Amino acid sequence: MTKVDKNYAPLTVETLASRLSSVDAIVTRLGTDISKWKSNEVGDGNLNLVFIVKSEQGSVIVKQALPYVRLVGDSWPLPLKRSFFEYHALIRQAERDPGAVPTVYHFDQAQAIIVMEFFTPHVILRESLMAGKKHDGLARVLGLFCARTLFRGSDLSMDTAKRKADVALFVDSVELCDITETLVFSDPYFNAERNHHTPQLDRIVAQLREDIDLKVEAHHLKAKFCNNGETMLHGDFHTGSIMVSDNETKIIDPEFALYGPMGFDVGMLLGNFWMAYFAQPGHASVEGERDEYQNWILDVVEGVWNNFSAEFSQLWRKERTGILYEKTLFEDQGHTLASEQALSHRLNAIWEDTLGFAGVEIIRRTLSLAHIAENATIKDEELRADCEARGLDLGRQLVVNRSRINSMASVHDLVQIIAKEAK
Ligand code: SR1
Ligand code: MG
Repeated sequence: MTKVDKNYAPLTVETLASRLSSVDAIVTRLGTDISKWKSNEVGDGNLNLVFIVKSEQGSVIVKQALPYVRLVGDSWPLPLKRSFFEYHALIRQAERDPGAVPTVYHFDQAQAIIVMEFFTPHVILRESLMAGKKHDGLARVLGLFCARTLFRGSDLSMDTAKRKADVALFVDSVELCDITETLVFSDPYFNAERNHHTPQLDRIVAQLREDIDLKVEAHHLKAKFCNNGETMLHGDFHTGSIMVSDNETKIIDPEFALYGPMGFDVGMLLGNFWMAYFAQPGHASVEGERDEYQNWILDVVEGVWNNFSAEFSQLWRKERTGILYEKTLFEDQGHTLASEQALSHRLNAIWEDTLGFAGVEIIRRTLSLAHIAENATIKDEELRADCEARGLDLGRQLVVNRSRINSMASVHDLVQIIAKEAK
């Protein structure tokens, strides 16, 4: 049973101002007259309460964990300590990629409350992907964020004692890890209780569950997720964890942070873009209306990977201060070429993992518990199933063939072939 601090109580729009009126970090931003604070609960995620609190003077976000999974209800308890991990992840991400995540103003561990910067007029990227809206600079920010947080949270960069202490801190996030381990890597591959899918996919789902190669490869990826604590991951890096304005991109919601393999964050992100690509016909008012937008999505994906690998390479050359591939062992011995060779091996390994994790993410968002809004909001079930089936086709091929796909151009050829196939 989850232990909850005896003083813990969920906030409401009615109680928020009086309960937070003595928090200096909020009063400084909203003013002392709490009658002027206006709270709105806007949480549309699967787990938490999220309030926008505004006054004439300013605004903040107040995020509070609930002792259960909001999407399911109190039949699925979930510890409040996820808020602690989110707080620690936000602080580390802010150090590793300044400006990319909201600034934390205040953290209350007993109440599982984080008060942080409110981004306006930003919206959740997933909303834009449904509306067909483009955003400048998106690929660059996402690629740099991945490179900087993944590199700077790893043994390539960190002081080893600090990193080991960090691994020990995040290892306690057992329950959220369990959600990923179960929902992403296991549930989709059998008839698990929380699964659901569009009924028209019955035949394809049955085939996928009989696909031994797929199950084995998906499980190899699970083993990698569980065993390879390479770096601090965001852990839930989908397009619902990204906020965008016309020209600004911000990353939010790292409560699933954990130490895991570098390719997991990048893969989850790309998998969500590819699903958004296949969902476009479900959001077009006339056939072909979203063709150009689909091309933009593929350009973003390519840009994310290119920015990621360029920045990662730069960091490798300039910031390799950790215990792995030490400069004393490579450059200082005149072996700069060997260091470049090692970099290329590491990037190839991340690439292969990225494809695999993208594939399992696509499969789980179609067969397991939490689906993506781009598909879930397509009312016509035949059309939705068609979009989802194309995603599943790609997802399967990425998982099973990931070691044989060696460029983004090959992935995008595949995506375009799948998009045109008669189903
Ligand atoms: C029970 S939580 C389901 C999903 O929502 C979160 O955003 C994570 O993606 C998790 O897997
Ligand atoms: Mg979230």
